[in-house]
Order: sequence, then C-alpha cells, then structure tokens
Amino acid sequence: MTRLVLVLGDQLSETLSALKEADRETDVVVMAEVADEATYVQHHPKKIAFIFAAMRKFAARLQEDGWDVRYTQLDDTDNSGSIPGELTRRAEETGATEVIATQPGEFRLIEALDEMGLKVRQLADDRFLTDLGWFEEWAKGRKTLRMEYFYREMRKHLGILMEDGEPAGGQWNFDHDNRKPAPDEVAFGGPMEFTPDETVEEVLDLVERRFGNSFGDVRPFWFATDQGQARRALTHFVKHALPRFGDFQDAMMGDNRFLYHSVISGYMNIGLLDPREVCEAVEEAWREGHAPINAVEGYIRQVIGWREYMRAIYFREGPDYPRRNWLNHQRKLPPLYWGQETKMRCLSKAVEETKEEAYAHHIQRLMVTGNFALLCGIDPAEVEDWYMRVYFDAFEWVTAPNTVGMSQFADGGVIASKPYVSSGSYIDRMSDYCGDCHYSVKQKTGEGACPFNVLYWHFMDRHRERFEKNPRMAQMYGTWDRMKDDKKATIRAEAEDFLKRLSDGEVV
Ligand code: DLZ
Ligand code: SF4
Repeated sequence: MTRLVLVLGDQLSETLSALKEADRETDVVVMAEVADEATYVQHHPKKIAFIFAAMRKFAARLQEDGWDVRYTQLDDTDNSGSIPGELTRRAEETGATEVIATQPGEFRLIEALDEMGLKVRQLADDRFLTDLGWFEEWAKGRKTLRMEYFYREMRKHLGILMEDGEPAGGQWNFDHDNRKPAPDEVAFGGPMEFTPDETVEEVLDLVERRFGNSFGDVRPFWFATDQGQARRALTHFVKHALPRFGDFQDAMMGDNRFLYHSVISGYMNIGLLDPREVCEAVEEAWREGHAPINAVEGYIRQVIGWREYMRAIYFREGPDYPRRNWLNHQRKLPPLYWGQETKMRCLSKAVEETKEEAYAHHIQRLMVTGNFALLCGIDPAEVEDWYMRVYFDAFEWVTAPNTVGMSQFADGGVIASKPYVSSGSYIDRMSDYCGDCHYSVKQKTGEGACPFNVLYWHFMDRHRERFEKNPRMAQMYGTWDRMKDDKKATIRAEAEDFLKRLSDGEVV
C-alpha cells in the first residue's frame, strides 16, 4: 500500500526519520512550495529563495536516488496553497491513506498535520541531538534551567571534546578568552560564496516576481543550496576562520559584516548540514593543532549547547511561548527596523546588513537590535515576528526562545538569568561603530548623547520592582541610587522624549 512521505522545506536531509522509515519501492515523497508557508510571516525574499532552491535540488537528488517524488512548484496551477492541501491532493492522486512525516519545527504545523483527515504519523526529528523526553527528565525538579549545565551533559553524553571523562583543555568553558573587541583587520575574506546555477536563477526570478515587495534584497544571492556546497562552506570556515573565531566572536565592525563567523546556521537549520558532522570537523581541527581550544569549544557550545537547548526549551514550554510578554512591553516596532533612516550607526549597520544578506551575527542580533528593542519596551511579539521574517536561519523553534526568551526577557527568566541590556559603552567596547556615529557614546545626557545611555537607565528604573532583587543586577541599582536626583530626572525626561520621538516616526 502506497504511503505519502512528507519532506518540508527545512527537512532536506537524506537521513530524515520519515525517509528512513519509508519504502523507496512503494511510497511517494511529497514536497511542495506553498503560499501558506511563504506568507504566514512575510519572509525576507532571500530566505524564501534559499529554501525553494534547496528544496528543488533536494527533490532532484531524491529522484536520482530512485524515489518517486511529487513536487509542487509555487506557480503550478493546481497548487492548493498549503501543506495539508497538498497532502490531500497527492493522497487522492495516489490512493494513499497514510502519511509519514518528521515532526515539524513549529507547533502551528504540528497541529495542522494532526487535524488532517488523513492519518499522519509524526516521527521524532532525530537530526537534533537532544531527545526531548530526556530533556524533560533532566529539567524536572530543577529550579532554573541553565544552558551551561545542559551543555556539559551534552558534551559527556555525546563524547564531544572529552578526554578520559574530563573536558578537553581542562575546562568546560573558555568564554573569558572570547570577548576581544573589534580587531584592526580581519584575515578572512568571508564565508564561501556560490554563483547561482540554473535552478537557483529560476527561483530568484520567481521570488523577485512574487515577493519582490517584501523587506530585503534577493540579489546578490550566494548561499549554498545543496549538501555538497554546504560541506564546502563548512570546510572553508574550518580552514580559514575557525582559528580566530573564538577571539572575535562577539566583535562588530562597520565595514566587515562576517568577521570570523561561519554563516552555516541556515544550512544546519534546513538540513543541508548535520550538527554532528559540523562538530566533528571543528573538533578535528583542534586535535590536529589547527585551531585553539577557545575557538573550538566556543563554536561547539553554539551547536550542541545553545542550538539544542533553544529547541528543547521551545518544545517544553509549549505553543503559548512565542507570545509571552512578562515585562508587558507594548510599543510598536519602529520603522527603522524596516530600513528607515537612523542616525544610530550600530542600528543602521545591523539593519542594512540584515536587508542585504538576510543575516547578522549573534551579537548584532542580541546587543544591537535586540538590546535596543528591549530598552525601548517594544512588544516582544513584534520583535519575534521581525526575527522570523528577516533571517535566513529563522524557524520558530529557534527564534522564539532566542528572541522572546533570551533577547527580550519576555519569558520572565526561563532562559536568561538577567536581561541582556547595555548602555552604549558595551557596543563601543566591542565594535568600531561609535567613532563614526552621529551620537557621542561618551556623552551620557544632553543633545548628541548616545540614546542607549539614557535608555539603559530608563529601563532599569521602570522595571525596578522586577529586577532589584536579582543579585546580578544589584550593583547597577547601587550605581543608579548613588546618582543625584536632578541627574536621574534628566535621564528620565530625555529617555521619555526619545521614546516619544521614536513612536512619532521621527528620524532618531
Ligand atoms: C519557511 C518555509 C517557506 C518559506 N516555504 C516553505 C514551503 O513552501 N514548503 C515547505 O515545505 N516549507 C517551507 N518553509 C518551511 C516551513 O515553514 C517549516 O517547515 C515550518 O515552519 C516548520 O519549521
Ligand atoms: Fe550606537 Fe550609541 Fe555607538 Fe552610536 S554612539 S553607534 S548609537 S552605541
């Protein structure tokens, strides 16, 4: 009896559990470019192009491997516009009564599959390294869930960067070596770029035509769109950038968007690269003496620590998680996030790069766009939607914990032990943005002062009840309390004035 095998746009792995379960002789693979997925958030055109191009190439590869693949292109006249719709249509076409799927990375789609008239078996997504049942056991009874302890368990369990049961290099964490400010020069020409082939060009034309009015540039397009290219991009990173990745992983530069970053998160998130092979390549570089332990450990922590932890938290916390708003922030996302001019150079750079590349690195996301949104009291749902839309690696299992939890503290501290907020001095220390900025980072108040400076204290002041007992914030409240009353009044008034101008749509 024929069964349908669903392969979604972020499930492009030959080792996918649904494919492993299926029978190449009798089952039919269903893949579909559908309006519902392309528009339920208004994705960056480059993100859509990346996914569609990779889907088409993956389908071709499955076909070459002998699978019967029924592929729907976005413009096909009989395209029903949704994943359940396409499954229903293909079931009628083939007589199938059962669907094998790998569980999607988003509650919305999991529920949609559950509610279909067809019987859909959703298998665990074992491309991820964390068994969600195991995570539940690990989390049970803990007062707080901190990534660091989860990460150590993962290292031991997977045997990654371990020597005789001990962490390689004698420590679990080398983060104190990984906070160097922006260097004068970067000895890495950036991630490997791929010239669009015929398939990619066709998709770029389609996306330009159908989604050209959305925020973001579709061209130039250089992402890898198949496994072979993604592997070359990984090798290129390990060879040329990994050795210095750790030192400068938190640095930001005005005229160098990628520094020593790998930009392979999107490749892992749609299934072109397996996290295990990424960790193996990175660990091997250390064992061969090619890359230092601080770089290798820092990188592996992102993959088997943060990435896995984010997903496990998303599934543990449940479908309401992306809409939490613990700080009750209600302000609208200001137009500068969509490219309106701003005099703040850090934000202008982060948004410009986001628009052109569908990418910005983690500190730009956390400490520039995220920090600013949190300080201004932007509604976290609007911030979450923005991250979901603009980044090529954005899927809800990762953006919700990253944005709602880590960046906006809207989960009340499930993920972070304190909010990630800073004044301009952090950005100044880690970047070369401030020197060429309209504002002066050293100036705390008055005309021309960096807006982050007053916004930071305004945030601390207005959320005092929530945070003053947090031991990690006590020192800052001490500093605030020692300020003279007239200085505090100036800070409050200037922050209020800035926020009003921001909400009025003025160029700030
Ligand atoms: C993100 C995305 C987009 C833009 N388009 C499609 C699509 O047309 N077909 C498809 O199967 N998947 C697409 N995706 C990925 C899904 O949205 C993703 O699988 C779910 O959001 C779960 O992570
Ligand atoms: Fe950003 Fe302030 Fe520095 Fe300007 S001075 S780049 S606004 S941190």
